Amino acid sequence: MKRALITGYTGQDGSYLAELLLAKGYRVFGLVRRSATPSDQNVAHLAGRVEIVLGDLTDQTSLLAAVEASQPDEVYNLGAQSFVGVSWVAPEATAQVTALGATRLLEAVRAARPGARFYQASSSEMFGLTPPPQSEATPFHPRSPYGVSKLYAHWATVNARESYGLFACSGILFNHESPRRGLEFVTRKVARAAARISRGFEFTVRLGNLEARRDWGFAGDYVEAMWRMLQEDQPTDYVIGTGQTQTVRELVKLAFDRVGLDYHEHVELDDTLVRPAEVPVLLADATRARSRFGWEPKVAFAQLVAMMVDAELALIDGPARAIGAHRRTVANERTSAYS
Ligand code: NAP
Ligand code: F7E
Repeated sequence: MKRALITGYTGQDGSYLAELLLAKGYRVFGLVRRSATPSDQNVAHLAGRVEIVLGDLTDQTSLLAAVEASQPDEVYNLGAQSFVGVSWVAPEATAQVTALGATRLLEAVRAARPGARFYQASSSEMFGLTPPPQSEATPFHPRSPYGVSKLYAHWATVNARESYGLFACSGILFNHESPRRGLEFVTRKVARAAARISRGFEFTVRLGNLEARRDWGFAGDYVEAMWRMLQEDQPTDYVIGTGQTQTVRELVKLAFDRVGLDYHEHVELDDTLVRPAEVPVLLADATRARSRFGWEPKVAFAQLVAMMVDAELALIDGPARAIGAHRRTVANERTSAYS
């Protein structure tokens, strides 16, 4: 039975990856940090099937202990401060977790389990201002403290491979979404707002730059690519994305169309949500992943938006309605000036 250690287990991708690995017969260990209130919404259904290891990406001792305790064959480093908007508010904390966290985990693997295969969750944000399409050969030009931190972690991963011969892969993933996405990301924010407005709980949603373009796919498809990279004979880096790009405006229109509303009547532009530096266009060229291990996205953009809006409607119309739980939250949760 193979063993896998996942950092960022409680996040969107961690939950889908854990499901995938359990289905493949792995023994799965999820690194979880202490928090005052539970952050197990995405993984509550996996309780008892995934073994929890306490640790924090800002703490070397805990990472070494986690690798020693889990003795993994594969390590997936998905943990991060992953919200771009907050990275301007807390750049140093972002770097501690998202950049240096990778170095700490690589060093723990090198010391305690050097034969383990290592996956680093790199990001299309590293391309930033570089024009599309973006492949593994495209130069980087990050536009946020988050992008800069991810670029550090990317090169730390490449360097561990080249310096120490670790089987370390960097997956440069473009935006991928799902009903488990954090509330502040634009797809979830818009899907949730469309659903709530259609049910009369809100009337408007405030948004920033509607003209930014992203290559959006479904997270469930992308965790399959993470696993496939670590099954190859040789480690390298892979771009993963759909090869399609849409504007935020197109996302908004699809979401509001889904609930039979005209978005023009419900969207307000808010300058405080426009980022200090924007990434204008992301568009993946995933030829390498397609040709090496046949990876293809299965869920198209329109299907993804429908899935997310329908999930929000189900949250409103489902059992939560009986206890009024949805009334205690608002559509426009803002974790910072930039969310
Ligand atoms: P996510 O939902 O924000 O999950 C982030 C995870 O990191 C959570 O489990 C979080 O734990 C954990 N974490 C944060 N700080 C930590 C710390 N100090 N120590 C240990 N764990 C910590 O992110 P995601 O969307 O699943 O993305 C997974 C990874 O892929 C991230 O590294 C992200 O930057 C990267 N990525 C994502 C995308 C995308 O479109 N989703 C694209 C490219 C790359 P808590 O629950 O305790 O907060
Ligand atoms: O923004 C624009 C915003 O926050 C997408 C992370 O998973 O993918 C994600 O980063 C776009 C940007 O994701 C709002 O300006 C407009 O152009 O959903 P997002 P992101 O910044 O692309 C990459 C690949 C990662 O690696 C990250 O971890 O939407 N936008 N109005 C808005 N964005 C938000 N959040 N909120 C708005 O109101």
